[in-house]
Amino acid sequence: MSEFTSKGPLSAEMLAKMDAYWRAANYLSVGQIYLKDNPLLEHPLTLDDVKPRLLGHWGTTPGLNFLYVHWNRIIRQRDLDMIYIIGPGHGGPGLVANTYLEGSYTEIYPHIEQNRDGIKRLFRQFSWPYGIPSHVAPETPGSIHEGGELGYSLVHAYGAAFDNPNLIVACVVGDGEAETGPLATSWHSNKFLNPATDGAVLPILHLNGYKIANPTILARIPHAELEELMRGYGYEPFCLEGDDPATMHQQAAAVFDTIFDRIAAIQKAARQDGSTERPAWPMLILRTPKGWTGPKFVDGKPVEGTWRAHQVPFSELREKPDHLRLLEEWMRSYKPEELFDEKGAFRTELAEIAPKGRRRMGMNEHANGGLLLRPLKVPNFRDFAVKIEGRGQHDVESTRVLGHLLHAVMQANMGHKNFRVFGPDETASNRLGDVITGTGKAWMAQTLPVDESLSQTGRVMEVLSEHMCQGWLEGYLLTGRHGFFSCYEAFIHIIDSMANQHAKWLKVTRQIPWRKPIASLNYLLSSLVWRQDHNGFSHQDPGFIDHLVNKKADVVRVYLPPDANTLLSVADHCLHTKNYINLIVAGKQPAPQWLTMDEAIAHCTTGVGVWQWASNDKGGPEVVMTCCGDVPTLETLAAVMLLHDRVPDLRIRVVNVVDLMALQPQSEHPHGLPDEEFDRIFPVGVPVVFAFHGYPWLIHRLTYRRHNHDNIHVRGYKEEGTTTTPFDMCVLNNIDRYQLALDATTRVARLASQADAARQWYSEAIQRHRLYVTEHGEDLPEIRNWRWRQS
Ligand SMILES: Cc1ncc(C[n+]2csc(CCOP(=O)(O)OP(=O)(O)O)c2C)c(N)n1
Ligand SMILES: [Mg+2]
Repeated sequence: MSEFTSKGPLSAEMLAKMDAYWRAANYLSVGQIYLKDNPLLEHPLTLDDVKPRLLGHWGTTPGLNFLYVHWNRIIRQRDLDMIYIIGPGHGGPGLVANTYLEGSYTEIYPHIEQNRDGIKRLFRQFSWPYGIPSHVAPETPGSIHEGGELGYSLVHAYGAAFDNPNLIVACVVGDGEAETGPLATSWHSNKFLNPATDGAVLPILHLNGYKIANPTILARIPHAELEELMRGYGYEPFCLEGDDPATMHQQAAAVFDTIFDRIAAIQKAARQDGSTERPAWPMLILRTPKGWTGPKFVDGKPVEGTWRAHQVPFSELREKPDHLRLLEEWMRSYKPEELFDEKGAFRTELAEIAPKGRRRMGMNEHANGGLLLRPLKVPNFRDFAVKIEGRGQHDVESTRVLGHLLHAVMQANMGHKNFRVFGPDETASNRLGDVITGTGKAWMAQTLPVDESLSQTGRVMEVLSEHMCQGWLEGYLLTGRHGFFSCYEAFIHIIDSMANQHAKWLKVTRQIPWRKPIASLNYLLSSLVWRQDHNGFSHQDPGFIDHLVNKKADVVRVYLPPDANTLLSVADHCLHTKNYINLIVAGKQPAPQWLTMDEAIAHCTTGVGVWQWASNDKGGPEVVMTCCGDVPTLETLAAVMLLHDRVPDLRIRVVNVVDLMALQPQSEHPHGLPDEEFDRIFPVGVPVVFAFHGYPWLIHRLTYRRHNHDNIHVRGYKEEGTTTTPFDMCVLNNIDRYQLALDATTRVARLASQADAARQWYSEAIQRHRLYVTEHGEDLPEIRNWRWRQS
């Protein structure tokens, strides 16, 4: 063992064991990618032992395995509470291998035994139909981050560390991943992490030099420039570079000793010595060859240390006999006979260097956040109710009322420190400012006298990056806490893709019994399309609803409360739920209030309801005026009043939809109204004039299978907008009261003789409106001052 003489903190014995442990993880990783049989290479490899489809990623894996064995050492040495986050999640085989070697895997999946059969199953299941995915997926013990879509590792890590003072999150950032927008901004999370009250994040930039087919930017700038970049982000960079295993083990042990001393010193300074400085947290730049220890050349071309190592380094085993030999040599180079005993169990003297029990990263409870989830204390939302003195007679900013509730929630959970509110600089703008009172906004950077409410212990998280808000919140939720994200409606699209990934995670975890449910991800979208008349077209886009509706029905919920009391009721419900993505769409502008608290609760419980007080449908409706969203509700009620005046004998039913999913058939969504109930509200053959907050086609999608679908006529946002008056926005998109009233008149067969007159009346009204807004720059007094008249 002459190569194991390098100097460093590791004893010769420990060095040998750690190297063997690493070799075992590498062996198991290669085995997962290539083999379905002969797991211990007990006879010469044949084509029958090899999987027919070779799927997986080798390149990143040996570096991850190297880190894992060193993290294990440091966890044991300091009894650390530590979880891993793997940015290059395609290194799944490595994390499966390591959680198997430490025993977590077998504990969670007993059929993957610690013997020959177990290893064979471990190999076979990987990237195999109905087996396990190739990434660090929800199935992988200890994972809260699948890493399939690159870019979110560091925000997830910080989200996990907030309010977890004893937790350390080791986070590998791929050097390719580091090129993504979300990751590039994530470094700034250190301006929000309080060393006294939060845990620590250790970013490790895995500089293996390559992505799939190209070098990475950060690997091809001068090292000094890279270090300066990290310093500029506020970190203290440490570097580790090389490819000689023994030297690298010693140096890694040394650098981790220093780094964890630094973390301890930072935490001591903040926690015991009262320092309030923003520390320069350590981070590691690890430069190792991509595909380290793998084949150096294949078919005469260099593989180790190049982008060619990214996936399966060679795959023509059936066509090229030397590939089979190459695989066998490669796997034997790890000396499996030294690693596993004759039964295939990992040798005890190696297994013993892993942490024990809950200290194993595969068994850390923070990575199965539902285990740690305490119910959120939500004060009685009825206490915040808006008093209805005459329906629609007074205007209230609905989200401001929600802000009162969120403030109370924040205060009620202050003791447990398990609730945070996130937003891209818009909490106050969305009228939720109340929640900031008493906690403040998290901020570890410089403050000036002009600043308001910035606090090192703030629990409102504001940063102008929707990616960071979303990622922090996900990390926070996945580790067993609660949160709320408010955002401008149009710009929530920035995180469409992150919402996809979270929805996928939730869907899969629902099928994994050992993953306990986590708190739902709650969105409030405000600053809505219909009231962005001052900001204009760029700020007008209600399409996030459509985006979410594509997701699995058992994961998403979409609510459009028409007023403050329904908003309170919906929010209370959402804050209590688990494993969902709840989308609440509610306006912040002063708007009429319709329902008493009791009515609001009843309405939200059914999700779709006839507003009897606004209807005159005795004997059955001739038209059903339906609305979903606050502005459509206002326009619909105004249209109903116009109709009462113009066609007094028309039997109108007013229906409001607060739970969008109720429109779907029950077979599609658990909230779907039963067909009989839907038919009772929307009788077959009766025209439905439907005013919808978002893009109209969505209502058709949702109601496609309903019996009365042919008679549902939807008005919604059709991508017309500009800087104009609020009512003109409605006119531009034909969702205004005049249009809705005209629709009702022309859709009711009995009124056919009045259709021409109605069209004429409509044109005149719109003409008058256009002339007035062009001349005066605001809406007509009868529009601005409109009030519901109870008949
Ligand atoms: C957002 C996103 N874009 C593209 C991909 C496709 N992809 C998978 S791996 C990879 C290269 C990753 O390189 P790096 O982060 O350096 O990881 P490593 O070298 O450790 O494999 C790419 C582009 C992806 N998974 N996610
Ligand atoms: Mg790379």
